[in-house]
Amino acid sequence: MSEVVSYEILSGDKGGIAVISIDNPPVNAAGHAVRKGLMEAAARFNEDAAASVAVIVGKGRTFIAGADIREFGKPIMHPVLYEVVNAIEAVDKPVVCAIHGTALGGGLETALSCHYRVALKSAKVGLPEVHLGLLPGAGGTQRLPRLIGVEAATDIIVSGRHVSAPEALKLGIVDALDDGDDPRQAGIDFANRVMNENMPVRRTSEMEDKIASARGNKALFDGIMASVEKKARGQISPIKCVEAIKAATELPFDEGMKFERDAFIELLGTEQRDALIHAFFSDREVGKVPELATGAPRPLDRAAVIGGGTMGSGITCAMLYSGLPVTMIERDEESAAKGRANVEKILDDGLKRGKIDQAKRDRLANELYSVSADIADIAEADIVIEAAFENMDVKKELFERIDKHAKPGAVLASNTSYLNIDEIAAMTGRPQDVLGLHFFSPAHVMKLLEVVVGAKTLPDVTATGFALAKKLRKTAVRAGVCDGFIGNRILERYLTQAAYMIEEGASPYEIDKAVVNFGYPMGPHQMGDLAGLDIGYANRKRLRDSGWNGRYAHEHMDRIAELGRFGQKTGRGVYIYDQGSRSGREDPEVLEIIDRVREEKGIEPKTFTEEEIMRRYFAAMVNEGARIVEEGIALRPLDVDIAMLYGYGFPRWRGGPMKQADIIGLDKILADIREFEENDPEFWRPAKLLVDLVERGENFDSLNKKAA
Ligand code: T1G
Repeated sequence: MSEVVSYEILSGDKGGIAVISIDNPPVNAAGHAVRKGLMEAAARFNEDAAASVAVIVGKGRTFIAGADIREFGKPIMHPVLYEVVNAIEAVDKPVVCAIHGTALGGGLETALSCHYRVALKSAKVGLPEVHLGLLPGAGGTQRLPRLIGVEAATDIIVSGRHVSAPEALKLGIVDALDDGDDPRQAGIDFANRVMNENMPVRRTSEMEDKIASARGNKALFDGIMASVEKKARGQISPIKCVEAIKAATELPFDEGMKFERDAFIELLGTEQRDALIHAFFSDREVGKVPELATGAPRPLDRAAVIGGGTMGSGITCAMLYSGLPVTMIERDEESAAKGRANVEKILDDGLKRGKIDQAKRDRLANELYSVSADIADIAEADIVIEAAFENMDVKKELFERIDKHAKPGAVLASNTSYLNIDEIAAMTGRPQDVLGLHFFSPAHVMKLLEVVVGAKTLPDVTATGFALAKKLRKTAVRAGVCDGFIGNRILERYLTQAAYMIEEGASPYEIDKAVVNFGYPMGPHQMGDLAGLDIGYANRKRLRDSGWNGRYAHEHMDRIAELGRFGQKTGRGVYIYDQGSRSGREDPEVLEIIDRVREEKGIEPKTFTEEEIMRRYFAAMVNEGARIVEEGIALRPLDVDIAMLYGYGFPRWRGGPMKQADIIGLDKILADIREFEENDPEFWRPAKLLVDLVERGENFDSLNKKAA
């Protein structure tokens, strides 16, 4: 046998049991050696008179967690997985699959080709290929509908979600659950049951009754396709998944497998697959920062949050949900009561959404959470997170007090979204223990956490920031100190470019439409109406009051805000929100305001195509991202990608701005920037890194690979 697939015969109740074990750490990915080994094992079992039943099981932490993603984009090596799973199913004696850990993608497809499936109660199964820009390519779209029906199979294949073992049992994906924690024993016990009950070979590919009702049901598939297309927002793989499932109801199994295979090969060659796999590996690479190699995280058993407003209460709940006790500090009893009310409102919403049950809600609110008006109550906290008003003087004064009351060795963090962490740290006698932890609102929901490393921040303090992110199930991105760190600094650039385009002739509605068609869930003006236009107005006012006098193109937004139109919360902003509606409609008065501003500036408006809007909007994003990497504010281009994917709605199937720029071609991006630079040299000075990469014929991903 191969070194990753072993074959052993045990004596069972009524005959020999062939135990076929896969040992390919860390996740038993179905790489070529595993596929070859399984193919050989299936053939050997078929011929082995000493064995009546076979068990396929994974060693280590999980059953097969899928095809080996690292093989994609490389020459295909036979046997490919669909050949292996068909060979397993074709065996003339019963094959049992024992599932533990996460049987995902090709792992579940391997299980589906077995004749019976037993799972440990803690196991999970799923077909997440859609998240990689693919579809199940080893029979999943053909076997799963036959096993559990079209609707249930479509939900699992198109969502890519993990299914718990109990739900898998209920759906019919697995035949039994095992109470133990040893998948090998679970498999052997089920194999004995197969022999004792004379259970026959049972091939999923031969099951037709579950798909019969869907066969030729145009209305069913039209309905499914319509809802999938709406949610896909330009991603191709969900559409292909539905087409393959439909083919399972229309074609004989072998032809359905060919349909799936053709679709799989087509998707394998797409830019979306390249981008989504980039995102998958970047999710893991982004957490590999130098500080983690040099400093173990400090203890994280108790936390304190200064401030009970929107951010403070969101951060508090994110930590409560992770099981971390939190003491919230407010300036007086009245504010403390408001802080508690904010926290309980979030917990009650979690209860309503089924995230927690009543008992957990009460435990979090009454045992893990406390609120106080006395800052001395932070004394036991391992980490203190300041989430007070976004004003440097307020933060400086607070950090002087935090420094007096926090215990030695406590990590002191500010949630500031752009202020200078080094200035804040200097207010304490322990700048080495200070860093920025920039949460995104709502903090108990948004996955991104920018870990802002100050000049004096110690490695173990940075490591603690990453450890907190992991505990809160957030994605941490390391950022250096600058105005806006990574995400907000890029956001400011493309919002400014949007304002310039409006000044020159575009409408906010054209810009939003272009951005949504690019794949964003909403455009910048829809986002602004959702967050509240008063926030941006206040920030711009502070900037101008500080004497800033660059090109200013936000007058139209100022005038909308000065009319008290702050967006959804006032029923009107850039859009009008009719009673109860969250999707606004265009406001002719906004266009009149914009026309007046142009007249005052003597600007003759020009028309914009959607393509030009996105070229400028996207080039602004990439140019600033390149500067951020060049300055070392972000460690690698992939850190910029992850920040924009998780914090700003950048479409994941484009991989992030830097990956998308690689896909388009950095030479084309630079040519765009040179073209725009002729009209606005100040804004469009090309980032030196971008120029250098183009000159060297390299791209952003080459920097990611150098950093690995
Ligand atoms: N291939 C290669 N490497 C993989 C891998 C995979 N499928 N899954 C994980 N790894 C690596 C990962 O990069 C990391 O490496 C280490 O394993 C631990 O992973 C034909 C075509 C299984 C839930 O999409 O969801 O099957 O950073 O840090 O948090 O139809 O990994 O240590 O060097 O994520 O415990 C479908 C992807 C593939 C599953 C474990 N399967 N993996 O999570 O550990 S396509 C997937 C996961 C397919 C077929 C199609 C998770 C996990 P390193 P980790 P974890």
